[in-house]
Amino acid sequence: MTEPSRRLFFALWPDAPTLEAVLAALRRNLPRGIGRAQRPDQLHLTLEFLGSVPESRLQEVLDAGAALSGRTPRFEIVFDKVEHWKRPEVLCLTASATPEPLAAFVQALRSELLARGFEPEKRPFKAHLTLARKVRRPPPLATLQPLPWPAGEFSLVESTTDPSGSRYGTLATWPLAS
Ligand code: 2AM
Repeated sequence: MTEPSRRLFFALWPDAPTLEAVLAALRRNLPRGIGRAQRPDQLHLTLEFLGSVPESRLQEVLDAGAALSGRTPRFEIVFDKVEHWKRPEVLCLTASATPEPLAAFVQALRSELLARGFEPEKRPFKAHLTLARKVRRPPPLATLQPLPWPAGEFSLVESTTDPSGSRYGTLATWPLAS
C-alpha cells in the first residue's frame, strides 16, 4: 500500500493590518476578473515549498522548523511592484529588495531540511505574494504604493485540494526572534 503523504510548505501569513493593507491596495490597483484570484484569507508568502512528503516524515519537517524557532531577527518586506510572470501564469506582488534576515532565514531553512535528507529548492529565493493564477497576459498595472509586510513568525502549511481549488491550513507556527 502506498504511504499517505502531505503537501507541505513553509510560509509567512500576513498579520491582520497587513492583510487589510494588501487587500486595499489590490482593490485600488488591480483590474477585476483577471485569472483565478487567490482567496483573501489564503494570501501567503511561500518561503520554501516541499511538495509531497510521506506522512512518516512530517515530524522531521516539524523538527526543521522548530530548530529555527526564535533564532532569526524579525524583518520587514516592502512589496513595491506588481509583476506578471509569464511561465507560471501568475500575477504577484514582489519586493525590489530582499531583506538580509529574510534571505538568511530561507537559507537556514534549506540547510535544516537538507540536513534531514530533504531536497530543498536550489534556485535563489525571490519573495513574492501570488495574487492570481492562470493569468495568461499581463493586465494593465498601476504603480503601487510601497506595502510593508512585517514578519514576526513563520509557519508550516499544508495544501489540500477541494473542488474550488487549493486550501492552505497551518500545521505549526514558530516565532522569529523579538
Ligand atoms: P507560488 O505562490 O509561488 O505559486 C503552495 O502550493 C504554495 O507553494 C504556493 O503558494 C506556491 O507558491 C508554492 N510553490 C512553490 N513551488 C511550487 C511548486 N513547484 N508547485 C506548487 N506550489 C509551489
